[in-house]
Amino acid sequence: MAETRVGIIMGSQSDWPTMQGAAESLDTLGVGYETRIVSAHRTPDRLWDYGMTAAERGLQVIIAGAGGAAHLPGMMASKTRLPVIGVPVQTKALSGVDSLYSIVQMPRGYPVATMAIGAAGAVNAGLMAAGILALGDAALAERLERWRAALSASIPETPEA
Ligand code: RP5
Repeated sequence: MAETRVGIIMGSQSDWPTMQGAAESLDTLGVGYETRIVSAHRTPDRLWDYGMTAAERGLQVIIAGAGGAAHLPGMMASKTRLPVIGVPVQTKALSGVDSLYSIVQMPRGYPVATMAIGAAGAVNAGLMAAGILALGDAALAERLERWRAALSASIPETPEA
């Protein structure tokens, strides 16, 4: 089994159907990960502990998804030097624009690499994490290259009538 290098965290169980996309990307590329529910508002102590120990536990990238007043990615970025990739989960009230704005507008010094709203963002978060890890992992880099080439090859040149 692949060693755990990525932490996929989310504010609620209700975020999992979205965040599953990140897990699927990592599964496809053979990158080990763990999944946790860590809420900035409901479990702040859990957030604190996770951020404090993530690097020493061997994690290398954190993917954080949350919706609404989505403080989780930014708060996590304040607690760890690891790169944090934020996924704005789509909400009912404001379609995820609230999540996006909450995650993307970080103040200077604590960056969060913010993905698109919803499912595409979650899938891309997994790919982005793999791309970061591939910088120091030639075998993963090759798997990622092959995956990208296959995606490209799957796109038809002309639309079906
Ligand atoms: C956020 O509140 C979570 O990230 C989730 O997207 C949203 C709603 O959570 P639930 O009420 O479904 O638990 O903290």
